[in-house]
Parts: sequence; C-alpha cells; structure tokens
Amino acid sequence: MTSLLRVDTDGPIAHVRLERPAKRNAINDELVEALGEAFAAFGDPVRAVVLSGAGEHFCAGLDLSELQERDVAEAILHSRAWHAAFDRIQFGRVPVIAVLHGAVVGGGLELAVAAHIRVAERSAFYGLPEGTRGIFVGGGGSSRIPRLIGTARMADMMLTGRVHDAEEGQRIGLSQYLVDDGAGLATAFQLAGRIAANAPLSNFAILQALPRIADMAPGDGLFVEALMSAVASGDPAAKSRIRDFLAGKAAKVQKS
Ligand code: 1HE
Repeated sequence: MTSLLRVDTDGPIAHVRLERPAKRNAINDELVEALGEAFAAFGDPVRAVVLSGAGEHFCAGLDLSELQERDVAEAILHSRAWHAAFDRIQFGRVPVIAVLHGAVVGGGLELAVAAHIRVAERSAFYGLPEGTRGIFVGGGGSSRIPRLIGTARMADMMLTGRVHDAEEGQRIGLSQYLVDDGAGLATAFQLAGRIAANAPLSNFAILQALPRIADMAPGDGLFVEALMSAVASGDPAAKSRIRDFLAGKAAKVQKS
C-alpha cells in the first residue's frame, strides 16, 4: 500500500485522491501502479468514483526525476504500464468523474482524459509540455486526447507549448462541467450520486460499448448497438424502470 494515493469509500461512491501535493501530484512508478490496482479492485458495492488531486494542482504529469536513461524496450514497457493502469480507469467497472484544478499537464492530462466525466474548476489549466521537454506522450494521450479536442489542437499544444485555461478547456471539450474554485468536489459527488442510481447494465454499456462503437465503421457500430440495446432492455432493471415511468412513478425529463 502506498501513501501516494488515498481511497475512501462511502456506500456506492468512492473517492480516489492523488496524495503527493509537495510534488504537485507528479506520477512516479509507485503511483501509477497504485492507480491501476485501485481501479482494478472496484466493483460492487462501488458504482461511481470521484478522482481528484490534493493541494493546489490536479497533477503535474510524469515524475521527471524518475526519467532515467532507459533503453528502448524499457521505455516501451514504462509507457505500457501507464496504458494498463489508465485502461483500468477507462474500461473498468465504474464510471469515473475527475475533478480538475490548477495544473492538468502532461501525464496529468492523460490521466484526466481516461476518466468518463471531467469537472473543471476555474483555476484549471491544460498543457502538454512533452514537446518542450524533448519527449512524447506515453500515457495514452495521443489516442484519447484527439478524440476529445481533435488532432490539430493536440499538435498545437505539443508543438508550441500552448496552455489552455479552464474556459478554453471547456469550450474545446476537455471538460464537460466548469465550476467555481472549490466547487468541483461537490459537483462531482452530486453527479456520482446520479450515476450510481442508474441501472448497472446501462452504465456497463456506456463504459464498455459506447467508446468501442464510436471507433467502429458505422455499419458494424450499428449492429453492435442493436445487440447492446437488446441486452440492456431485456434486463429486469430496465423493465421495472419503464413500468414505473408508465405508471407515473418515475421522474420526467426536465430542463436543468
Ligand atoms: C515535479 C514535477 C514533475 C513539479 N516531476 N517533480 N510535467 C511537466 O513538465 C510539469 C512540470 N511542473 C511544472 O511546470 C510546475 O511544477 C507546476 C506548474 C505543475 C506547478 O508549479 P508550482 O510553482 O506550484 O510548483 P513547483 O515549485 O514548480 O514544484 C514544486 C515541487 O514539485 C518541486 O520540487 P522541490 O523538491 O523543488 O520542492 C518540483 O520540482 C516538483 N515537481 N512537477 C517531478 N512533473 C507517460 S508520459 C507523460 C509525460 C509527461 O507528463 S511530460 C510533462 C511533465
């Protein structure tokens, strides 16, 4: 067990917090391994996870002090270890809501985009300093970030060192929610509560099927959608929720 990561569970919601504020939550090998283990362990009764960082910043990315002389094979394995850990976040059993504040840079942004929902506080800023540090992203960023903001924006961030503030991040799609400083956790826990109340099979489909369908050729995607939809709607949880609505016992869709 590491002291660099704190996990608190309260009923169906868990809170995972990077606990390395003195180093701006920079991710070393110990922390990346702890992240992978924490997310691999979630399952019943946990149904949603909030991910945040202690101190003034969400995460300063790769721990640059650990960046030793690695040979090519070791460097590939190092990056693959990040991929394995972050895949456990994106393709685990529970939806993950990241709360972003201060620096969300390099591998910190790669961590943030492995979550399913990002709530940014106004202090958040996003950068990919890999270009200026003479390295490349290695935590899944080149696959996940262009899917959110487009390849051209990511190339700009890496080539020029451009930093986006929280408002720009919201506008280009890095965050889905933008809130005042200090309000991120409350918003994330509120969203987690709503998510945890969904039928488990719907959440499963959203985590496992949706991103894969979006990556498929349209014809294949539509076929998989039909299969997933039939599986979900055949579940007793779906049938009872629809019965409740038709009996006037379930919430209507309302403007927020
Ligand atoms: C670190 C790291 C780090 C801080 N590795 N030690 N990431 C970066 O290039 C970002 C580098 N960090 C920064 O630009 C700044 O530290 C921050 C903007 C994040 C925060 O600034 P500030 O003024 O609040 O803190 P600081 O004084 O710069 O840092 C406090 C301490 O944290 C200091 O150590 P100290 O012993 O002198 O107190 C810093 O050295 C340390 N620190 N960030 C190691 N990243 C899978 S590939 C991913 C590739 C990447 O992520 S590349 C991007 C790396």
